[in-house]
Amino acid sequence: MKSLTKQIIFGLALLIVFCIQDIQAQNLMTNVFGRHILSLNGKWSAMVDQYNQGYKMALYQNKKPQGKTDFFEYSFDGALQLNVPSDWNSQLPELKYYEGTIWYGRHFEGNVDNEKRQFLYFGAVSYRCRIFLNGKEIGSHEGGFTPFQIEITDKVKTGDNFIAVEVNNTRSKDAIPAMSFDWWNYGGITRDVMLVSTPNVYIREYSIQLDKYKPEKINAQVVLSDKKPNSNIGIEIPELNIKLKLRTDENGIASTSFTAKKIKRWSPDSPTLYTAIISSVSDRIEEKIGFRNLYVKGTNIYLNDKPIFLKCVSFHEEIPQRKGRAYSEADAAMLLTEAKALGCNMIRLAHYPQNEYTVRLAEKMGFILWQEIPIWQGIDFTDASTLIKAKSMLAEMITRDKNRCAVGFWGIANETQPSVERNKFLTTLLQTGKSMDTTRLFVAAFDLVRFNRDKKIFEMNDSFAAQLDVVAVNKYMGWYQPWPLDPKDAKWNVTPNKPLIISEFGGEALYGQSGDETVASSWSEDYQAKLYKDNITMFANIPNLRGVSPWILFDFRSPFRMHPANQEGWNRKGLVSDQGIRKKAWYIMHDYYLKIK
Ligand code: GCB
Repeated sequence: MKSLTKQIIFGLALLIVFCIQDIQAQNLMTNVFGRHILSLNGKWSAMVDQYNQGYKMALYQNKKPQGKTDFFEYSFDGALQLNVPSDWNSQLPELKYYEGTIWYGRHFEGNVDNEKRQFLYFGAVSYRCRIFLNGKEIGSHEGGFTPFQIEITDKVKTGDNFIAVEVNNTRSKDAIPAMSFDWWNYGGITRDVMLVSTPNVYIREYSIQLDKYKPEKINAQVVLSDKKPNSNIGIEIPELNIKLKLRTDENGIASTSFTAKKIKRWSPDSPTLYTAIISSVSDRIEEKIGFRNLYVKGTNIYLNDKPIFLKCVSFHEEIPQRKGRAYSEADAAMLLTEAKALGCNMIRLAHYPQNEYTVRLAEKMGFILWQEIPIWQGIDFTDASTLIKAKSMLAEMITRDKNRCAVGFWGIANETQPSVERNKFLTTLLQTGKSMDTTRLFVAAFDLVRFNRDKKIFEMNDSFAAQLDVVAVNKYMGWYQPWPLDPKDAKWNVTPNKPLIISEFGGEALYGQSGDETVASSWSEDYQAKLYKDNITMFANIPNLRGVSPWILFDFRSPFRMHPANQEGWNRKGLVSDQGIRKKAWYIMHDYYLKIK
């Protein structure tokens, strides 16, 4: 009986958490950059709180000593100054490996306006946080790579306001990612912070997208912040002579489908974007939007009705030269320009949703994007609270980027091992994703391809793969697995009825190191270059191969990689070194991509 009561209480608690998280994700506004924004970026005061005393000591109240005997040890006065946005690890040598809590605080000038609603919008805080305004807790968030907003309309004051944010990046078993992962555990307020104002009833979400299969049919949905029925909504795309008037239903939602002749569809070769203007009685927002069809038929992936081969590459959200998280448009330009030079038409944003500058610039530059949530090895699939987190990360990612036609793929997992719990978890995630988005392909990356020595063929056994639109495989032939046969004789029979992407392959090389091309432990550019040649030879034998993605564009920082001479905290699989210099393998990959039309 006791345990039944416990279970019921636990169940109810989960339900409450679920509802809160679900509401939070639903409340996210699309296109925050199209809004009236006051940036709260810049220097914030910060206090390292390794033993988690700040909350108990009410640091967030930012109190000042009043009488002669008063003092506060936990205080922002005279505190460290940290840049926002940015990780903390790269800002001070002592914080390089720091995992724990840091408090951030700053003042801003508020302005109460009855005609407006006001929100604090965080592009991302890594990994979990609590937010306080003028001494009171107003919200919290978990997940280091997706945005969230907190309404402060009735909490902000005219004049001085004080925000405190308690940020914690301690790894935990129930988190996503969990206890270990092959990239740096950057903590901090890593993306833009904004004070956003909107009309009282505002256009919270909209999606305007080409139908998955039809080249002239646009499906549109506009969602108001409030359930206002019979309210006028307008959609205009002037360059296509589109001017529509709609009315909201009882939920404040207006949906329509319409035909737009002569759309120039978006593609990597011609990344056309149109200005779309969405209006309501009290609000108006505009944004550049592109239109494309992307679907799977048989073993092919079709972009705008033509089969496409995905010339992909991955990068982390990191500027290696600065040894820190990427967060600006200039950072995005650096990473994307190097991908363009390699000859890519696609990027896998590894292994988590990256900042909006990257996504928006990639769209303008003509990259198809694979964006994923960090379900990366080691996730506790038996924990119901972890599933809730995964769902809200997926929902936040999709809500933020649902109008980015460049996003072609939502990745739901990387290198997970089959089990009943895993299958249930991923199936639920897939359902959540598909219920939110019909125009992207769903994909996951597996590391389960094995060489069958009897049949002399590469195979994979994972029943979950059948549920995906496209199957992806990470396969490190020549690095983690020695070649069991000559690469030119390597035959594959992996999900033969679906398109297959080799989503990772590669090996490590220290830039400038020459060595024996047959010896992995030479960590040489020569070994890495030969490994690339061999893999490219093998690719020719994979009948359903529709894309490849070398791992990875740049060397990246990782506490997994501590070889004292060759790694020193860096995963050296980059085609480009941490100093931005191309290795020999870069040229091999570049030639391969140049030859594929
Ligand atoms: C993988 C992971 C990736 C690692 C890579 C490696 O399979 O997906 O995150 O960084 O291998 O270098 O081992």
